[in-house]
Amino acid sequence: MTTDPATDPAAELDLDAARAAIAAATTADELDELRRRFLGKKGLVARAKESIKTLAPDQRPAVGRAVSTYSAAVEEALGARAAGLGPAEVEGPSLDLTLGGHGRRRGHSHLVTQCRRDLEDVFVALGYRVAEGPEVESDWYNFEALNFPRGHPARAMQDTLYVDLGEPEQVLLRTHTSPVQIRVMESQPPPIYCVMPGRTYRNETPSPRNSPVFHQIEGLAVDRGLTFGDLAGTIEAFTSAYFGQRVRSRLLPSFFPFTEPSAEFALSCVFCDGSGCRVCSHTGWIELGGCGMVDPNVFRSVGIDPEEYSGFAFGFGLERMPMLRYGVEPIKTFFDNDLRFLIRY
Ligand code: FA5
Repeated sequence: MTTDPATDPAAELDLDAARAAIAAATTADELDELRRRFLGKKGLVARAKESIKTLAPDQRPAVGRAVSTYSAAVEEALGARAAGLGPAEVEGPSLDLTLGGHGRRRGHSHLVTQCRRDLEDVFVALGYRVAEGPEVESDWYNFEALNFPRGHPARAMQDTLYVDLGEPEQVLLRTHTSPVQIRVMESQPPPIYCVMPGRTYRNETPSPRNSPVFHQIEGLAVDRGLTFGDLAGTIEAFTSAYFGQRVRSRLLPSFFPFTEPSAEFALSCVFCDGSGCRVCSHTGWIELGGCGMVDPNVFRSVGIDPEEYSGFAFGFGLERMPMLRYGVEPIKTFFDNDLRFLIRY
């Protein structure tokens, strides 16, 4: 290193002197003081770097390298001396580690899963059990056994996505959770009290309330002496358990091939209390799903005697429940995986 301070800003940087001073330090405070003197914001290295600017351009690289070499050597000497001091000597001001560090959010279930579990709890409390079925179904379970014969116009109500497997149009993505009714009735004799949640698929153009992939929850009760009144009471029970007592339900005549009579059930609008608003198209009611008494033909397809047993079934869109409870719209919000939505609910 050159030693002419008038022409060389690195001239002040005497490494031997620095090393000697560092080796002589006996406490952490002294080391801190030396670090400031050599490497601090206004220390020797900082000043030397500042004055490099005043040199002729062709001198700068060599002097810059000399300053960097000095700085690294001082840093190394400081580190080595700190390691050589005992723990008591390096002990600095104590840190209060009892204060919270960086907050970490805990994950939680998706809103659809929360709603499914809430409803399962309601039904389990009513004496139901929970069953599941496959999402890839056969034509038999999704349609035939549910009294939708081939060519039946009601098949067109559910735009079906077929899977390219086996005979044409025999394997499909289930369009509703009703095929699980058949699987449950095949697997156990009455009495049956079962709810069946799951994902369903339809070849539909997305809209604010409809999605090609969505969830349904199905209910099925088969026992001696069940009536339409039991169905209406059950719908009233789970809707008021989820939305509160203020919400009323109503049934309107409808058609499904697997229930007779059939009905569509709706809730009094949770936004206007049934007085009519934009959300409910000023009707005071919001449609939730379909229901009815199990058609005798369905009982026959699974070997249950319709003379001995009666039953009711219902099915509705799972997303509809939190959409109404929290005003979430459009339905695709549930599937976008936008963190703002996932964190909020
Ligand atoms: C059915 O799917 C029948 N399986 C329901 C049923 C079960 C009737 C048992 C009788 C006995 P539907 O196609 O109307 O019916 O659909 C029922 C509900 O699913 C609708 O009211 C709606 O809440 C929801 N749903 C239907 N299609 C979509 C979709 N594309 N996106 C979101 N939700 C939908």
